[in-house]
Amino acid sequence: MRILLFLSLWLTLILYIPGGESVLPLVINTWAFQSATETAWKVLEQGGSSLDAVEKGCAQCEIDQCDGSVGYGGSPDEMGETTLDAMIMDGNTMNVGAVADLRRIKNAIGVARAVLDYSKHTFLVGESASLFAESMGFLHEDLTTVKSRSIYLNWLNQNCQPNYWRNVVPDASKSCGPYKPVKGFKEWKNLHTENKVNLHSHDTIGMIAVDEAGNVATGTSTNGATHKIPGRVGDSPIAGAGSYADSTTGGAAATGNGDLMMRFLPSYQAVEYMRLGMEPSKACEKTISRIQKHFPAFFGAVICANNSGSYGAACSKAPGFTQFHFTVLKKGISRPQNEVVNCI
Ligand code: SD4
Repeated sequence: MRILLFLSLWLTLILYIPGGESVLPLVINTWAFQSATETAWKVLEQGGSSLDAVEKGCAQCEIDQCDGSVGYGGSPDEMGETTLDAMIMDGNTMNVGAVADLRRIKNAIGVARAVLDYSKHTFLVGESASLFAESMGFLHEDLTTVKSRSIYLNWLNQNCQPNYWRNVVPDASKSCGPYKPVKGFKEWKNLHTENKVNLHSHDTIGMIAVDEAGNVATGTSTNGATHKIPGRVGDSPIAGAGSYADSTTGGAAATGNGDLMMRFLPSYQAVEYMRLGMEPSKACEKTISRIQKHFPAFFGAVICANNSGSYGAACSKAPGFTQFHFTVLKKGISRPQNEVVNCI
């Protein structure tokens, strides 16, 4: 009897950490993408795995075209095409499936899951990823919509502004390509001007699900950056950058300027900070400030959750971006909760 009492006290203690938001299960995702949160939650409620929850949750965003920056019909590249990046990670097995520059297939995270389930690889890209998807039964569809076409045509009409070129002729800040390298170019010095991206050309779903037993899975899905150079892959499909899961510790996911953020593997970094015993919000903050040492006003945010259900988020203050919204659904509340954090 005494042993039973002791065990139940101990379980209560590990499932509830005073001061932290800590009751499992938990779903947390970037931005105010609430229907994705709800979809993931339903999977957990019905006894599904955290991996399934993340897949279905992010897939919901692909269907809803969350903010136009997830799924089909958003972020047309320089040729007007929408291409998708996604990944999913199982924090129990450390298995990852990822796709990037995926064309003509809407359900990018589904394809990432198929890479995880049906291949020994981790990451497939481009046309070959689409062929893989088709062979796995995914539908081949045009990802262009009236909206993405009009974003593209407007961009062409505005001399292809903004774009992601530098040190080229003709001057990319005034004209469309094709471009050639500028003659005599030696070294790129002014790193900080790299931050001049269009903030609202970015938004990604990054999700962490932790089931009742503390199993962690993470995933991301995005159509990347508007007007990207064809072939560009962002941080979202890269394990450790877009998201990272380790059930012995927790999970993290990132959103923002992926061209910069991927260099710092922020999701891996955040999980490692939590492994060292840091609370999730502190781990997120430390991760953001590490990047800020090099890019003081980069646009980006990270969400973090540990395997007992404490969670947090942090963002980097950039022009026009002072607060970051994320969504949480956890045991004890019935609807997804929008939470906000002030950027540092
Ligand atoms: C990318 N990180 O492709 C993604 C975009 C994003 O919030 O997250 N935007 O760079």
